Amino acid sequence: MPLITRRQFSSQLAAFSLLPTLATHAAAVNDTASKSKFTVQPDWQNVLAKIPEDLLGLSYESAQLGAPYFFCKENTELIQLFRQLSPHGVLRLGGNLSEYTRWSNDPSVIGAPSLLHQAVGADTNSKRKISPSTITPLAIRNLKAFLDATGWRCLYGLNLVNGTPERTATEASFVSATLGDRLIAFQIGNEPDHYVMNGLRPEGYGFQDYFREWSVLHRVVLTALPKARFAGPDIAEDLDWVEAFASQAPEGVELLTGHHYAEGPPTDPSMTLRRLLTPDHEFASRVQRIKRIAEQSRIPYCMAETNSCYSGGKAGVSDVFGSAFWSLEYLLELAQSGERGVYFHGGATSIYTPIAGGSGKSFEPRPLYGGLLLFKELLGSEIVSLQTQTIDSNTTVYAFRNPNRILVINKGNEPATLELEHAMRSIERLTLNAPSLHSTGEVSIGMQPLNEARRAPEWEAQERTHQLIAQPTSASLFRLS
Ligand code: BDP
Repeated sequence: MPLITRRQFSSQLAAFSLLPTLATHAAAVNDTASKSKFTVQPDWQNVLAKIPEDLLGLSYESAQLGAPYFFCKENTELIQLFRQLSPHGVLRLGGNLSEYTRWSNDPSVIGAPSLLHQAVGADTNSKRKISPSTITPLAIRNLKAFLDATGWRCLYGLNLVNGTPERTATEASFVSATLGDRLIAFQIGNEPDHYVMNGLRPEGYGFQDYFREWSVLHRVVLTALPKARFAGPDIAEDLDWVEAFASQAPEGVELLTGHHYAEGPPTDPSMTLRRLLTPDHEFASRVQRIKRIAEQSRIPYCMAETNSCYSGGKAGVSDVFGSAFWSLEYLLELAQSGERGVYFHGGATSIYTPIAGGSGKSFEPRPLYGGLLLFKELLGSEIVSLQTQTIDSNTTVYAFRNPNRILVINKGNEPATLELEHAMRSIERLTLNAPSLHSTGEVSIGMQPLNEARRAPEWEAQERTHQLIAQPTSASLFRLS
């Protein structure tokens, strides 16, 4: 479908810039002698960015609310996994299926689920006919109890494609009154820059057409809720739309939003783990453009929906341990450029989902969740500059202060040993690792298996006080004092 064609085009461009293969990288990593000579020199005074406390979030299809007992206070396993990931996380509800939701005040509609915690996965962009999901007051009350239990807040997506002003106003009013402070903002519409490609609007529909439709729904929400806050335009890829939205955004638009999928489609054989772990220069320049738009408009940008490979993910890429490394480097790249939030899309058994389960099955963290869990340790800290960040093609280093820490991501098969300029009184290490980049299980953090990691991860004290030793295939966070 056209959506795929366009994204394929941009991914093929990026493929030209592929760096050496992981096999070549592994050869570089074997050279531990040269690596041990490497001295890490953070410039503790040179702060590049502060990582927002609430940077981390998860994104689900709005259709998940059609099963009102998923986000509810009884779903204790899921609550535990959310809480563990962040004390101040963001749950974004939107996605393609948000355009197929329908608000109903009818108390007889309760959307009784047939299975316990019935789960809805990410939309996979197939051309099937989508039946609308009904969102009821019960689902919103349960959502509020879920948010209270997790400590998270919510970015709530309203239906633009099939939304009527009347339904939008009543839905927004109920959501706002029920969620209270747990509601960050409303979004109206999902990926409007792909409406034409997805057959949702006629050929020729452009930003101004969308903005006219957006303004109608924005006005009805504002009439009902004069203090309502908004985020948008939640684009798939066209940054011109973000720029146009930023320049015309009325007061009350507090966040600019967009999406990013590192790869796709999954059927394309060139979409590999190796490619996912290779620096994407085209994306880096998009991030710079986003930064400029946010600075000029003074409206922060948020990656409201993201993951490794669109159409629900790719097996062997999105569901393996390597995806955790991708998430760490990606989060750090976005945090360094001042992005306000990064919300990983998923749900049910989607290949890329950070948390799988529901529909009668227990919830379990996937390897990607491990990357996010390690990143949680960095929330609220400041990224400082380093003389060299890339040690070789397998090893990258980042430094943080408050408290002082160093993160070493070692994708190779040999330990990486780095020297500190000065000996430290003590060095503690928190390790995220797995047997290989391709592992789908056996991920552990702080010496606990990821799927049993229900208590705070353990930091290990290291004996040698001037060396940082990062195990093979691991991300190690060192706390220095
Ligand atoms: C985005 C949609 C989301 C899909 C995702 C995907 O907003 O609903 O699940 O892509 O393709 O375009 O994985």
